[in-house]
Amino acid sequence: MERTYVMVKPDGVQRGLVGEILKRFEQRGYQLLALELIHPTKERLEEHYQDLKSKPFFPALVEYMMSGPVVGMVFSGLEVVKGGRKMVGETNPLNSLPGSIRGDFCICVGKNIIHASDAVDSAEREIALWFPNGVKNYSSPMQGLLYE
Ligand code: 3AN
Repeated sequence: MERTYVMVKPDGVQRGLVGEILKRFEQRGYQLLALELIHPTKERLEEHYQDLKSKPFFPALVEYMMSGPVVGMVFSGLEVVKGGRKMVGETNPLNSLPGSIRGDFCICVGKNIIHASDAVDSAEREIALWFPNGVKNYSSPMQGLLYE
């Protein structure tokens, strides 16, 4: 089953949105495989955002991501990477429809409260980066109600 990495960013944690975000992913039918409150290091963030290193906003992005703890989560489910991105909305909250997480809870690209992997290969890379001790799979009886 496909997996994705979801991270509530420091502003999302400080605003008390962890439960709301977890609830949305769970009620959609995705299965929670891992969850941890993490104080991210500069090194881990530079690795996570390696593709954005040359962007002018990169130093501010790393600083923002170190402004408090984040909550990392792993979810599994049918096409969870694409489905999770749809639930999150667009990078710029202005382009995120109401009903999406960014469309409902934020207004500024530099404080967009949540990360979700954008492809299956980056999801696996991010899961290995943020959960270096591994993530166990387990089967939930719920799956029988969600899949044919
Ligand atoms: P997404 O988080 O939607 O996958 P990315 O990977 O392009 O978007 O960007 C990662 C993070 O970098 C964004 N979530 C946002 O916090 C920050 N970011 C992206 N574009 C900008 C920008 N133009 N100005 C400030 N921060 C940005």
